[in-house]
Amino acid sequence: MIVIITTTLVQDVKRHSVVKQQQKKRELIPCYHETQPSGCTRPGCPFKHSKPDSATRYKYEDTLSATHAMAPVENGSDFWEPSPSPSDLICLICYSNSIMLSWTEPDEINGYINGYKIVYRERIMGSSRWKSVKTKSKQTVYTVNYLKGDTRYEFKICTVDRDGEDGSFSHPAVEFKTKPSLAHHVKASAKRLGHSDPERYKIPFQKTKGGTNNAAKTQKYHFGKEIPGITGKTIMLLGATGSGKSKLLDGMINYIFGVSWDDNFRLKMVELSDAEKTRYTDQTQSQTEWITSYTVSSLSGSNLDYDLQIVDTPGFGNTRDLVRDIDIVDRIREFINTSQGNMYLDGICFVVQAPLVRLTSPQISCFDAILSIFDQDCVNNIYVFVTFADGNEPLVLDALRSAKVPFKKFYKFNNSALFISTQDSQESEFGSLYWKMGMDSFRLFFDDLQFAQTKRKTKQK
Ligand SMILES: Nc1nc2c(ncn2[C@@H]2O[C@H](COP(=O)(O)OP(=O)(O)OP(=O)(O)O)[C@@H](O)[C@H]2O)c(=O)[nH]1
Ligand SMILES: [Mg+2]
Repeated sequence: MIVIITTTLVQDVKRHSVVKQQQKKRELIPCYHETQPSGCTRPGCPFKHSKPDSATRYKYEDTLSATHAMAPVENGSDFWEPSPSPSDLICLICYSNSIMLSWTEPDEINGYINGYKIVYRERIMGSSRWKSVKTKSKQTVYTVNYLKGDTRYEFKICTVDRDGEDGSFSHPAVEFKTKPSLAHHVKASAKRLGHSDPERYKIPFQKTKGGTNNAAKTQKYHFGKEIPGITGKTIMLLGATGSGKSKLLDGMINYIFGVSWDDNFRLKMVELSDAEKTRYTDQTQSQTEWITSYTVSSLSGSNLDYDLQIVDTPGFGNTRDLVRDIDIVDRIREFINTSQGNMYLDGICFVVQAPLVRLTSPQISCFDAILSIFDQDCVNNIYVFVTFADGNEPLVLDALRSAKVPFKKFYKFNNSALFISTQDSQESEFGSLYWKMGMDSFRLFFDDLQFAQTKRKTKQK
């Protein structure tokens, strides 16, 4: 009986608050913060301002105060009270580039909680800029991604209601430190390339003994311990010349070793041979001439829980040089079917540029020829990596469908972001978005690859 009464009371309080929210006309309610010395610092604040273009409304993130929220304001017609702050903000798991947080929901909820807003900044001398993320549910666990390794961060949290209004922020901020990223260790053993911003480091891959076949132009490299036989997963990147296969591998290795956008360095994986470099000037020819397999063993701190073999292949299709294309397909087939390569492929990854409205006929024939190497049901192992992508649905998906190229899933990348300066504000605005898109895609892809029911059987042709 007591339980029933208590529940009813809570429901009444909540219902009352919701009614209050629905009645709230924010444009009529004076902004509380405009009356404060700091002024209103919220861009697009929906509450009433006496000075709409007030110079006091500078950047919210730079000046975020512990108590920023709509404090009680009364104007005779309505009032708004922020929800109290969540409590017990703790770190559940700390990675090198992300931190999993958990917290307790506020006891009294004013209105309906749609989610939470977490703000965080680097704990450095002077003040760094606050960044914010919003959760999309009422769950009280969230992982903040894209953090730097070996870095102290401070965090605060507040509720976000149905109108998008922030509640009170937790106070004081709590501090957690990310683990040193594997990328920092790898960088320490890598060779710096030139003097660029960001700095570039070539990962010290070692040639695998007996892994080179000069006649077939195939070679094998490994990083970490040499892995005998088949363990982990194997993926092969295939696509037209210039589709972005080699650049994608550079992006992939930055993801695997946990480089973050804010790091002042990037890792490079693909190093062209001298002969390949001289082809740079002729864009109609594939720059990559060799079929190269890179094996990365699963290292502590890596974003991969399994060993990975990645195969970069020469591009086909743009030169209309059919003999050359047939030769490439033959070499790939041989690579797969001989001990030089690996009979089993977990991921057949077609790399295509996003804006392509139709595939060229050499492209279609090469995709067909590659598919003919595998069993019919290999569709579950075919992934599409869309490069040169933006926020829109890539046009090339229709091109693939009309060319009847089967695939299980696609992932978007724009690798123009990979080596650009994070200091140039104009470049870095797009750059950070593209970086995030690419890293999210890698995370999804490697999760899918790990848990997919892989058939792993190829035809012996
Ligand atoms: N803007 C933009 N440029 C890209 C992207 N991916 C690759 N590029 C550029 O496109 C060119 C070709 O990229 P590669 O990675 O060498 O292409 P590939 O598929 O390996 O080409 P081949 O080795 O010739 O078969 C390079 O100049 C890259 O910098 C992308 O997503 N966006
Ligand atoms: Mg290449």
